[in-house]
Amino acid sequence: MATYEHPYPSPELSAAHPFVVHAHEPVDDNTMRDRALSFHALMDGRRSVRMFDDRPVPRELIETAICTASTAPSGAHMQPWTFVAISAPNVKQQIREAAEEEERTNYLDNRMNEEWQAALAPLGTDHHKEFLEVAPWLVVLFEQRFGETDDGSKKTHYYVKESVGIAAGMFVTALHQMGLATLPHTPSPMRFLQRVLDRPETERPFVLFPVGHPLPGVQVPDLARKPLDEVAVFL
Ligand code: IYR
Repeated sequence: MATYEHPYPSPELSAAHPFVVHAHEPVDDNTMRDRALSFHALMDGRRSVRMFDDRPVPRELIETAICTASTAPSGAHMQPWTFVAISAPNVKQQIREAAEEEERTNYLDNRMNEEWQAALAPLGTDHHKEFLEVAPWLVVLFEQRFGETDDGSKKTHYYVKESVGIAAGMFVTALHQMGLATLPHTPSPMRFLQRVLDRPETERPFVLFPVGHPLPGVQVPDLARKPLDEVAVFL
């Protein structure tokens, strides 16, 4: 076992702030390998889909996925995120209409430049966003650029993008693990989400997740993932 010259927490720190022993179950190497391989196989089967079924998804599953996402590490443990979960058809309709309006400008009026549109060509995305009404849930993840203290004054949040990005990844992972599909959708500029969902000025939409069961037989682009040696360097 390693020994530390400067143990954490220091006696001064643990006198000033509460600490508990971390409940960590040690895992042997073989079990870790089995778990690692089976989790990788599970996650390697995840795909973003662009057609969802209209089969309902219980609210409890969305709540649990949000709770899982909310276990993400965050700067100074501020948890600077708000998940807005929408099943109301009239709100989904408003979001679809506003998103398609932005996407028409992106795709048809070339707000996305030629290079960008060429990069998207193999995915075949366009300004039609029917899934925003068909999917049983839309979950909009907002980043909280600032928080609020008990007396109502502004509280600084740290590493907001990093924190919210990690929470987003964990949300996607949680959904896939329970058998649901999603798509990180960014109908930029997404300011309209703040207005439609009546969120405070201190929040910014980060990504919009339609959530549901994939439409049976849905097709996805035949993509390969980069091999390890293209995404990792070991020193
Ligand atoms: N927001 C648009 C464009 C888009 C951009 C990227 I980068 C994608 O990987 C996919 C789509 C849209 O959602 O259609």
